[in-house]
Amino acid sequence: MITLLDNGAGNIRSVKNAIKKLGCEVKTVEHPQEIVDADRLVFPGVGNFGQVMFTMHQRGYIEPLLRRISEDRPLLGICVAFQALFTASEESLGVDGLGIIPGTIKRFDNTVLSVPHMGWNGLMLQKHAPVLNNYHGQKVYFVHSYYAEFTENNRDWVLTTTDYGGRFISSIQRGNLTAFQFHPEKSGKTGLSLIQNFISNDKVRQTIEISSQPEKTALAKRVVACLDVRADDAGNLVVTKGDQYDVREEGTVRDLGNPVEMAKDYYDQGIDEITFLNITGFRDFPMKDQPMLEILKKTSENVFVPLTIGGGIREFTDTNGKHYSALDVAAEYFRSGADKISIGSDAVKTVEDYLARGDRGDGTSAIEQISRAYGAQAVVISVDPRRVYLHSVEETSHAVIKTDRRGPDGQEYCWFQCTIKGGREGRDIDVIQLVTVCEKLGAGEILLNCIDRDGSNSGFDLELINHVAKHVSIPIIASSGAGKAEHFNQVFTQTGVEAALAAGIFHRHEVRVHEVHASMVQDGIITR
Ligand code: 1PR
Repeated sequence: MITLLDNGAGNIRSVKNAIKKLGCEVKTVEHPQEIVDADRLVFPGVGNFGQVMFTMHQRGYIEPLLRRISEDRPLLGICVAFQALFTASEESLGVDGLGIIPGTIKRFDNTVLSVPHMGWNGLMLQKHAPVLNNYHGQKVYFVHSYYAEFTENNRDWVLTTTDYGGRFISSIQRGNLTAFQFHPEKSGKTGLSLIQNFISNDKVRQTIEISSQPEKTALAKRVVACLDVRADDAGNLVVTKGDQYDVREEGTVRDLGNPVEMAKDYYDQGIDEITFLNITGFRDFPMKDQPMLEILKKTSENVFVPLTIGGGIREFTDTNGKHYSALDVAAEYFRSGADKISIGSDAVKTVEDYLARGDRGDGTSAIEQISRAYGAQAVVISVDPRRVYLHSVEETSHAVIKTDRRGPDGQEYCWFQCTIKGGREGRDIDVIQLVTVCEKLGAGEILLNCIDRDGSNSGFDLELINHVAKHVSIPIIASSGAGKAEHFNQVFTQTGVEAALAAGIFHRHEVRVHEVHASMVQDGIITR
């Protein structure tokens, strides 16, 4: 029996599922005394530092947790729970941490790095511990904007370090206290085996030759599979795939398979991340869209890599007049196993309102609310741009590029118009206005689709991607147009994106995930 300390925010379903997958029962702490008494306690801190500490104080959890640590009873902290062990954090100035480990948690410098640090990175062992048995240098999944600095004062605590910009502490261990900055429950089979080590509490340690480690760890470029989901004409949710967003063939919705089974297959193939897009979410009432929640719940039982869900994340009022905030909708998805939510149409509306107000947010948008509650890393903006060709720059006030792919009438210039409702409606907003404002409002990542390339197999729109990459410091997932493994090499070597996504080639079994990874390795691109 493993006991879980739930601070009430975000996706802890994945941690529960990972523990269950390893054959253990899970119960959640309901009374502070259970924190002291539990045989094994897992604390997956979710949210921001201040909130985690606040909830812990409010529920009377601090004193029992400190007691458990002083009695050296088995405890595994994950992510913010790892950070909470330190003295304080720049994320929440004035809030004390648990003060077990000396040091202040700092923010990554987004003037030189893409922040959050999101994706698969390595671990450099600084000492040996049984929790690392069977660990042989595989990468694990990180997502965080703040890090613990490796100093002389905390050296004794440090189990592993990781490099991103500088070197930071990626895990600590002393006695029965272990804590990871990364997410073992999102780190595939490697992560599960680390959790297994904690659970089995083996005292024998397998020694790995520390001196044979590489000098630095590096963040891998991520390969993402996207499953566009919608109801077919019989009302069943299926994975579909369009050409320039048209998913019908001879009038019928293309049915490429079952979302849960396909996600599991991609996980088994070694995919780095999975995105589900409910492509008709703009029509449906999302809270009633139970099948989509079911898909997520079932997928998270067997898939231990990050899951993003998009489509219909917005506030709405149902037919009974009951109002749901975007935060209510997102919370339902996080509880069902999502790590990130993706916002499409509503982000465009938010930016239109922001610009109409004279470049000001009012704190009420879905982006702002969800980012405040769950952190920037949980908010992805899905952009659906389309090229608008021009003969000269003067024809528009929008951000224009000179293009090597001329328009139908030989036009040399274009701007990228944002659309809503799955490309059905173009708006007077360009892609640069959209991404820059969304970043300011608290978005943590851009999913950059391209309607012109979608389903075309002709490669990613590198001009669009480079245009956008110049204007944001948050990670970008390039999307639309992948037709062969080499297109991933192209997008990773010719743009600065952190991730690239494909749908059609994976769904039609034209390219397997390992072929993409192998092709990347050949060009020296770092993979998971
Ligand atoms: O607007 O917040 O409700 O979200 C709806 C979401 O659904 C948006 O993220 C939007 O991108 C997506 N969407 C809406 N309609 C479609 C459609 O295809 N008719 N799909 C759609 C978007 C684009 C990619 C696709 C890549 C890769 N799909 O996700 O998977 O283009 O495809 P490829 O590798 O086969 O070229 P909201």
